Amino acid sequence: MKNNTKLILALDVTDKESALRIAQDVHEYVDAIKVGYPLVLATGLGIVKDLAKYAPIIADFKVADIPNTDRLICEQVFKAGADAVIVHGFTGQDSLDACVDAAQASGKDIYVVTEMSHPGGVEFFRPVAESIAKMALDSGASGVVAPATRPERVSEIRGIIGSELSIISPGVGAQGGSAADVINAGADWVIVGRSIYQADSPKDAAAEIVAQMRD
Ligand code: NUP
Repeated sequence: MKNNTKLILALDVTDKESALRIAQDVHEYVDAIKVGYPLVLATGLGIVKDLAKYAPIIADFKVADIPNTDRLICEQVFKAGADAVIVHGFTGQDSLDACVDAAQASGKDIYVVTEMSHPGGVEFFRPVAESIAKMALDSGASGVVAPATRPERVSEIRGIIGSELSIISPGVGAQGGSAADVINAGADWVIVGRSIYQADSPKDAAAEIVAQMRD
């Protein structure tokens, strides 16, 4: 990806001006910008194209529906200019296949959530995370989302998917995870939101996280 920094910015602000200002401020330090419901619901899907000037865009819509609806959602998001979509895997192989087919038709990427990073992420995901990772591998997805708050789980998931798929890992900073630790555990990228966009200087905060991963 873009700058080889291993950093993806989670841009969960809710106004367009802040989003564009922060994207411009940090773009040299990130490989991609992740947008999700907070920013897109507040400003509209057009924000994807505006931000794509600064970095590739990962749309975190955690798509989780029947195959036909999943396909329609992914097609719209790719058409809006996103390079990747994050989807859930618990809806099953057919739903995931529909997302992967839509991505492959336009040369884009799908990332599948395995186990979520927050405390409740172990309640239901823990017993199925490995099966979801295996399904992601078999489906032709580009990678998985795994928790920086539990680096040992990232290592276990890396063991299942091998080197073919990427791991993008949220939970650094505000949720307690360490960027260096999760990269050492096998993640390819960290996803960081509040520790950057709420900092006095988002640029300095991003630079500091990138430096930690290079040490
Ligand atoms: O398991 C997940 N945990 C998580 O935090 C899956 C995610 N997609 N995320 C997202 O990563 C979350 O919605 C937010 O956009 C970002 C983490 O932000 P922050 O905790 O660094 O502010």
